[in-house]
Amino acid sequence: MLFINLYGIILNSTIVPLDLQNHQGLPVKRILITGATGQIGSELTPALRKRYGDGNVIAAGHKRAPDETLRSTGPYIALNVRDSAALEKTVQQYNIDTIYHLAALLSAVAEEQPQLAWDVNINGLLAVLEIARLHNCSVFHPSSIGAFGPTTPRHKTPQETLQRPNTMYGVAKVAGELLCDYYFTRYGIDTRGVRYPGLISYETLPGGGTTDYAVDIFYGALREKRYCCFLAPTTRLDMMYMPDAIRAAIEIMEAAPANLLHRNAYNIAAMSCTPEEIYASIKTHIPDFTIHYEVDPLRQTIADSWPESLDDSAARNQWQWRPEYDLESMTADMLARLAEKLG
Ligand code: AKB
Repeated sequence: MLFINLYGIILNSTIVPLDLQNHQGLPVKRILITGATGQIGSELTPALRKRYGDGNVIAAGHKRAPDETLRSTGPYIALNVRDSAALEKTVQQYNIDTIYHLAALLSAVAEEQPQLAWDVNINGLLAVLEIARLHNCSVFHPSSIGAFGPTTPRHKTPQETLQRPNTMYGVAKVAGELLCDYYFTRYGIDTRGVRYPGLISYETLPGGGTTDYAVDIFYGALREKRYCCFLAPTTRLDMMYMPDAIRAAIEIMEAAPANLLHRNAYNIAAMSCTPEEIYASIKTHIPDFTIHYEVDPLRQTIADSWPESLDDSAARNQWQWRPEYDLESMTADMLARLAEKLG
């Protein structure tokens, strides 16, 4: 039996507190974030809690949250996204209307375990979309530059173009984009997404991605003043600093629905750079920083199949997407914040 009163939802005699106000005069949302302990989730969760109220943002992740912050600032639950019964119970228990579905395997680890990657990345998404259909939730699903492949135009990759990736990560991203489109057109589910470039952040390490070098290099620079890079020096890929990535996720979910012509995912871009350019940028702050290269064939092959830069004009025109950080401003901020974190 489920009752709602001023204090919250009473379920099996547990009161789940409802924040009826939020701090910004925005409509109250009840948000579930899957994969909340990951690279994006660990920064998106506090940003959404600040915006919509701590009690309105339920973080779901591993049994053990990596640090206390996620648990101490709002509700935290352990959840396996492929367990649709548990997912549905959570959505009902917390009266969820918006799901940020971030739980997924990244590209390099997905290539090592393709069957598991399909299971987590697609069956997890399908479970989320089904629960969203049954309980009328909006869904944010991140796609990636990995949704493109070697036959896609590599420079200024258009919003709509050939998508024939040759990695399981990419295959699942394309299928995920199509599923989001399908649930929108077939059932009217409010699905929205962006194609993220490689993400650079100081809070949580990515783990298992092809673009992870762009985070690791900052740790190398600050800890040892040297770094061994697993991609070749001239491998050019789109990158984005995490504050821009978080803002994109929030802004697209707040955009007027009528403006959104694409329900699969929008290209978004901020900077397009190579390992040697990131190295040069760090070196302006740490002159004795050195780099050498030991190319990892798996990750190099994946990187070589991805675009060098995305054309993000559809996102710019339809929901006013604008990045704030370029290579120089990202490097300066990243070094300052990571230095503080590493003490
Ligand atoms: C990865 O490298 O797998 C991710 C991505 C670009 O999707 N960072």
